[in-house]
Amino acid sequence: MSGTNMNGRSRRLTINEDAQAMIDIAQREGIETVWDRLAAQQPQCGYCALGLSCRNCAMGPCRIDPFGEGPQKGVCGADADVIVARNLGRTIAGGSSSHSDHGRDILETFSSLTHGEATCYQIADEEKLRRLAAEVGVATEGRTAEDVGADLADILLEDYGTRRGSLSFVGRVPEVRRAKWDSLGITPRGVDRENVEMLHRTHMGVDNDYVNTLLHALRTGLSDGWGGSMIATELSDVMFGTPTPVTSEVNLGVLRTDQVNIAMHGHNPMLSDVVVAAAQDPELVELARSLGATGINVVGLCCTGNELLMRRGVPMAGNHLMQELVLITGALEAMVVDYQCIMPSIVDVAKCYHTKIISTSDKAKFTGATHVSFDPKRGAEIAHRIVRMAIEAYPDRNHDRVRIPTKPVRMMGGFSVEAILGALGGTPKPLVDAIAAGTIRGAVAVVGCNNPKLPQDLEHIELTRRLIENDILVLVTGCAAVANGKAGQMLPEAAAMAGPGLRSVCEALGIPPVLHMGSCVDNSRVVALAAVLADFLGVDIDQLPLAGAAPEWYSEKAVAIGSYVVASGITTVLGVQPAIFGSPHVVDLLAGGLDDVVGAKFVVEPDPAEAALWIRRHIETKRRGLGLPFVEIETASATEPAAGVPVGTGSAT
Ligand code: SF4
Ligand code: MSK
Repeated sequence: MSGTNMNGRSRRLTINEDAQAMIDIAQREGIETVWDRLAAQQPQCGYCALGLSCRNCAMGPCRIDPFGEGPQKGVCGADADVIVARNLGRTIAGGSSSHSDHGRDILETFSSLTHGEATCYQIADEEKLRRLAAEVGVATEGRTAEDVGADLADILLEDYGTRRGSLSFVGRVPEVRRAKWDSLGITPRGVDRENVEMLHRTHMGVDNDYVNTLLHALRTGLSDGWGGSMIATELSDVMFGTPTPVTSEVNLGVLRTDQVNIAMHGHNPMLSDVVVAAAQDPELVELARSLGATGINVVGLCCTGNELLMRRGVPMAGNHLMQELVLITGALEAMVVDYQCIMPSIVDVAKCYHTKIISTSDKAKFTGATHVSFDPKRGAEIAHRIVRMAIEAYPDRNHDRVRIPTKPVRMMGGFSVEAILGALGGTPKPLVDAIAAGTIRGAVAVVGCNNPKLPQDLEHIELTRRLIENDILVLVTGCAAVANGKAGQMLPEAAAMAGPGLRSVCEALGIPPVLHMGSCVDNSRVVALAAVLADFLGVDIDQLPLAGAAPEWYSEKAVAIGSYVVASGITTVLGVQPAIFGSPHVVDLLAGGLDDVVGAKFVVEPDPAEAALWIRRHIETKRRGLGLPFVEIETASATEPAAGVPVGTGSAT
């Protein structure tokens, strides 16, 4: 199906056969994709890539000359350190706000549900609801789930404001770490507060001390990880069910030639969950049949796809860089979007086919799309309307242009913290014992997006493979999870790819060596699990043999995730360079000094082999610190980022 493969261009852009086939078709038919636009943008601005440009006020825009020959200060007097730190702070606020506003939408719907509104939703996990309520001090004895939920919602709504000293879920953080945060002044107080303060501090003439700005940037990230994202995850579990292991399928092969195909793209399960339910309505299935289809096939993309896969086993069409390519199959009746990571270009690609782009969030309209305003209080009715629109597009499909390039690959998801502990018999002890014995050396969260500057999924797959081969358990979320699923690394059979220790544990438990923990907000599950392990051992999180990695990140949200993971005590390796290299001081702090204060730091390493080596060495160092058996790993050649040496910015085109 992949045709001529266009001189191998598509093979340089992605490692996946389905994507290669679609890129070849796009090139043949003159359909513009993200890679074409990246090429057209070259050379990208070097000042911006180094974080050295500022347009925070109308005296600018300003830029600092990285070679020391041109201006070293903006019009206001801000130097490279101040400008780079301010830019990074605003990036983290952008990501933190995105996750947290998603969390607010879930929370407001949950609150409506407890008051008898939003009746298409329900309390799916009452046990978790009562556990969360008790955790934040709500009385649960003898009360209805709705009453308990209403009080829980009120407390969590307050977390967005400033009324208490710290967020509700900060109570989950080991005491020793909380004391560290308190001493640094970075304990997150309110979700909105930290984000607003970040914008305030980075206005011209406010926080002109880069260290002070960056500390608040960490607090802003923490308000996401232990605030907005955690609220989103926990209440999604309450409303839609806490994930348990489930098997599904992944890649463009999940589309059906004989069915109405609907792709759910974006992040918020409130929309996707009711659309999946509507697609099962016999009346709508009958309508699809009357128009010549054999049924309705809902598939996921990106993180809302992860939410659906984790809880409902809905098949996954692909990750971030597949959103245009899925349209080029010609098999999609509708792509239904909410918000985040949705390229405006999908509207243009869809115009080449019969596919309807249906936007649903009043916060996220797309010129040229059909907008159906989603109101959770009328969720079921609106979902029916959306599914009907997709079905009615089916007769317009040109079957001669349908190209579904591959067979799907099976993958397993559903590893919430509860599911992991459940698989271990309700306690972290077996995992801790396996780590202590060295059967499992440690665990690494491989998370984040795709970035067209890198061959799609290559870094995710290579890094993960090398880690599991070395008996390191890998936890995945977001696009990294989808990448690993496509590569067949998320099945119990993939234990055969792991080292002997990890393999034996996976075989005993019937789990894959790469565990799918969910969407990007579900990185909160990763830090929550780390806190459980630290508490069990009576140590701080930074003492554990853990690491994070975001090999192909692109989004502001990924920077926010990295900042809260590091501030929580987990060193994180980035595969794409953040825009900080214009300030050697900022680089020194993030890649070095931070280790002295929060016990973790950032590392930039675009080569997955080197990244794996660095992580192995890091994990063995942590093992040694805990008095566990350790091995010496030879020194990795490239580790901490060197100032002025940008990496990972080149175009893969
Ligand atoms: Fe230039 Fe300062 Fe204004 Fe930024 S805040 S645009 S550096 S004058
Ligand atoms: S969707 S943030 S591209 S993981 Fe969450 Fe994927 Fe990254 Fe978006």
